[in-house]
Amino acid sequence: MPKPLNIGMIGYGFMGRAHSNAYHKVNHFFDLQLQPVLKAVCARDAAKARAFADTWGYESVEPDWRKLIERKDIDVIDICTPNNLHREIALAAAQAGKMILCEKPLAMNSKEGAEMAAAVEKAGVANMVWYNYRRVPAVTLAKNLIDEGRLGRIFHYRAVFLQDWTISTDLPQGGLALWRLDVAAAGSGVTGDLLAHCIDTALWLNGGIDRVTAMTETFVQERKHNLTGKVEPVGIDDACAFLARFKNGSLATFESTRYARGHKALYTFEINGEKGSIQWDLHDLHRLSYFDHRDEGRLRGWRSIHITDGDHPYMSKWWVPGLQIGYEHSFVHQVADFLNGLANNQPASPTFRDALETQKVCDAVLESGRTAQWVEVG
Ligand code: SOE
Repeated sequence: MPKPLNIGMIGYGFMGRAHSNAYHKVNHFFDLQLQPVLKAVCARDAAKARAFADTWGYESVEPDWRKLIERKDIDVIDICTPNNLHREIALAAAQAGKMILCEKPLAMNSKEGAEMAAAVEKAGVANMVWYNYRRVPAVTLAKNLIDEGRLGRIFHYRAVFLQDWTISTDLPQGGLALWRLDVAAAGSGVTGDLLAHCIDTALWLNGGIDRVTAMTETFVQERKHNLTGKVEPVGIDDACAFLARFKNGSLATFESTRYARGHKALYTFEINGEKGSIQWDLHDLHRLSYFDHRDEGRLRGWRSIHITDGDHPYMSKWWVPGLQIGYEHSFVHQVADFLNGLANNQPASPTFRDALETQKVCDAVLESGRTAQWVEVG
């Protein structure tokens, strides 16, 4: 019988649902020594928190996150709040000796992130950041192929994350679903929200980034603020494109925007090496495109690998070969890896320390956007 691991979740938005779903499913599919128990959900709006608790099966509701952290029956604090609360909650949770799972990006900036990483290390508590795309089986397979040296020397990395949901000038900023547009709550716009995913995957697949040069734009400069009722300046980057040089000598381009009409969540990356290339597309997340230059000339070409076989990462835990899985499973995999990590005393990545590297790149990108100069990372 797996031992219970009591979860206290703070926040109940989109990510609260994605994580709760993962906690529910994980032991049905993975053979684990620990089992998440949904002990408490915490949010200021008691009625909404109660409704969330009823839907997802949380045993209790706790309106004050400090009280939740103090509770003896909570083992793990799962931070699903807007970014400006991550630091304070994580520092308090670490001090109370709780394990911490934190939504991405780790923090508002790398100064905060460094404090958080130091705090969990000092407290010796397990920690992880929810950069879920690493656990899409096709992306994990890309990592395995690269680590096996199949691409050889890497020349290029390019990633985009495109959306179109903020084009309307009538869309307000701030408050519940729209805190991502409020710089005081989010810290930045597409850089911290979307490019952070691209950067996390890139650092994982291709190693560290030395320097960047970026351009950012805020297309809609003023929006009504939901919390003040007034029209206020918009402080986030609506779009950002940057060039990067990796430590391994490869060159990169990254682009993200919420103004790419027609695109809802198009995350793609491509990596080109001496011996081969890999492409991945979130809209076709169960496929990995792979080109191997060592193939016989007449037959050489891009393969589209359907990532549904028992040989593929995580897939032996799901259905029979040929039947695919989706977005929500990446969160299930992340919980499974975290629980296995606890059982085997091997921290699951990305830890706060790993995620701090992404935060440093985001800081450098934003600084370069402001100064129009190349900026060294960290
Ligand atoms: C923004 O729309 C968002 O929900 C991000 O916050 C998520 O991290 C990303 O995975 C999808 O888009």
